[in-house]
Amino acid sequence: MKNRAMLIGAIGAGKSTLTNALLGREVKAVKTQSLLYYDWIVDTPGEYSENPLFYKSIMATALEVTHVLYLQDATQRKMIFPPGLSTGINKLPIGVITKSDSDKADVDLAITLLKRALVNRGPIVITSSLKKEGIEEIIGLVRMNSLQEMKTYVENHPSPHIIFN
Ligand SMILES: Nc1nc2c(ncn2[C@@H]2O[C@H](COP(=O)(O)OP(=O)(O)OP(=O)(O)O)[C@@H](O)[C@H]2O)c(=O)[nH]1
Ligand SMILES: [Mg+2]
Repeated sequence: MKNRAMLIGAIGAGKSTLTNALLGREVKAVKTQSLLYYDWIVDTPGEYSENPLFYKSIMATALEVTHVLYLQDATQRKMIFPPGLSTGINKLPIGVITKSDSDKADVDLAITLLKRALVNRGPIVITSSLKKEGIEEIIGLVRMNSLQEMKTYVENHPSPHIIFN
């Protein structure tokens, strides 16, 4: 399978804006109403992550990808993913902190919250789609084919925007 990533996270977390940044699309994100398939990315509506009735759809869609990006908005103080969510989705996990550029961002809190969903497994990338930070790092990680390869990637590409658990 060609490597593909699915983005999940709360309503307004910045999934579509990040999708555009990853694809180099210079368009403004509008509210996502359904699953959107791009070249190597599947963008999901925030409702899928916030409403447990949609978990089935997330699980089914995950079968079509190699990586799942778990987004946590650095300007939000709450976490919508259940603890250990990534252990129930058998795909390579990448934690993503969004909006790190914002005045209201609390990146350390966002990392702490995200680690609960990821149970300390895999990389976390601190991003700003606005400033295009962490974008190349995500693209590089999605090219890797195992947790070990992602770890080696991080070791070989030192970046202030990645931490590896
Ligand atoms: N400051 C800042 N704002 C951002 C960034 N990324 C996204 N936003 C803002 O966050 C808001 C929501 O962005 P979207 O990309 O539409 O969020 P989403 O997760 O796709 O939302 P849904 O499709 O409703 O689930 C928009 O107003 C964006 O401009 C960022 O890196 N920095
Ligand atoms: Mg969206």
